[in-house]
Amino acid sequence: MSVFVKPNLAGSLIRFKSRYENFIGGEWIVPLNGQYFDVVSPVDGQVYTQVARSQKEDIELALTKAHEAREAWGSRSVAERSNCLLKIAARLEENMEQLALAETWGNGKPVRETLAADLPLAVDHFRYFAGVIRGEEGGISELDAKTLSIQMKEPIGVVGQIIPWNFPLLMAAWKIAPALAAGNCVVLKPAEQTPVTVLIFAELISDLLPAGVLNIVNGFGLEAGQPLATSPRVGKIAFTGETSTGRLIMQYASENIKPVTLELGGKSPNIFTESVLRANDAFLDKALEGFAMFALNQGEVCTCPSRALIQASIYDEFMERALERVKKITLGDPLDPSTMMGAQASREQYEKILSYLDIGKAESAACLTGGKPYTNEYYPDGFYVEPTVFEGSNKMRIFQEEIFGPVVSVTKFEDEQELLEIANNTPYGLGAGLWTRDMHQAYEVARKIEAGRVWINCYHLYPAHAAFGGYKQSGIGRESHKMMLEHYRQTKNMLVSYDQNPM
Ligand code: TXE
Repeated sequence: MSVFVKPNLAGSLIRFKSRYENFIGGEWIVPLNGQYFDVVSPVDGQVYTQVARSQKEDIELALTKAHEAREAWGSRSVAERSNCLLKIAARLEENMEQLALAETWGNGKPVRETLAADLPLAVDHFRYFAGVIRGEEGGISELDAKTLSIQMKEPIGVVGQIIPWNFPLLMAAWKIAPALAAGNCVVLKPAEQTPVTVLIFAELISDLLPAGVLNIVNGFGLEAGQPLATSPRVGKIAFTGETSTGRLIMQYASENIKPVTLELGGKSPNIFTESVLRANDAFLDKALEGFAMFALNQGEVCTCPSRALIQASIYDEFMERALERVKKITLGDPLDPSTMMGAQASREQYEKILSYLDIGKAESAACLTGGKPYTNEYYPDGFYVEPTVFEGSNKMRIFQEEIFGPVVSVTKFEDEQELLEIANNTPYGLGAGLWTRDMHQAYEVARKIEAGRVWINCYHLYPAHAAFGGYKQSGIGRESHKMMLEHYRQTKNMLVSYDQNPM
């Protein structure tokens, strides 16, 4: 059985295999219990392939292969590792269109985004870490005339990585690139909803890395994820996903005293101050664009600006324009490059979002636009939701809980004090947006917002060289930026005495 996707940009077709095994030790390995699970495309709601349903023994096999490769990879020169990453980036770039289409089919996001954002950002991540490690230097300090302290960075060895379904390839790149750059071998478990593009990626680059350096093992959270996170043979665990799962990952890792990095949920405020509406100019257009960003990636972004805070003095006029802007968001065939919003990633997520639309209405939030599923004429069985704007108060569940859909909850604030009270009144602290022409206000307010990333007069930019991560219950550690390497290494200190006299 082969499944053919609808026409792609080049007029050619992508072909998925009918089944995907695990990528372990440089080979495609059948799951040891012989089981597979169905993978559904959210675009049309149909099963399009099957993927290995792994258990603890598959994880153990992958860990064995990773440990076997550890010495060879960890001892490669920095230049060699850097060159490998550059080749991976080039290979991704050569296959950008195929991967972008496959990502769209697997996740539901529109191809205009996979081509313009997911793939180029993934490519850049490999290039960035290839470059960063070439520029690094160690440290030596003289403790006294005859004693030197030498600091060296060593790879952790074998690391476990568990990723979610909202940016399957990009999350894989965010995790794999720094881990390999630092000299580690990897066992990665993709999300069960979107496993395929990571496997296509592994196939594309399989000749570029020594066998066992990168292993992809598929399956469900409790069956494959938990054995990975609890294994004493994993030196570190990196996780992106729901906050409640992050708590479990910390518990698992604590059994063996292993370090964790966690990138978890959010309820990010997007704040529009009075000065935004001073004139009908390009800045206002940019701010309106920023408001509409809640629908980017169908709202399935950990930093989704899912709460909009508008200064009361501009509320009516700003919202009138903001709603006009939201109504211009087009849904349609995700494979059509003009479509702006695609399908939610899974039936489960689609139903969760619909339940929150009901919750918002039951809480008496005013639904200003959207508020219902979207019937896609091309794919009536796909998982589509209209971009939705609710108006209400920050106490409501739609303001407090992560919906992870194209839904923004809007409220007003009078002054900076109220702005900060509302913005920080959430257990999360991942992202925030602040729109103002007053740069003193920008600095002072941004310093008081409890979030790891504050976008000022922009939103949803993710350059590889800017640190990204959460305050409060949004996570531990940072992704992107060279500081990420520290999460994948340990420090060896050599204290050397050149003193020939007795101590
Ligand atoms: O996440 P999970 P789910 C949020 C979003 C969404 C909700 C649920 O609100 O509606 O989480 O999504 C693996 N041990 N985010 O259920 O469970 C799992 O197989 C080890 C926010 O998909 O956290 C997958 O690979 N692994 C988020 C990964 O964890 C386990 C992105 C994420 O799944 C496991 C995604 C376990 N016990 C969802 N249980 C963000 N902040 O980016 C699950 N997994």
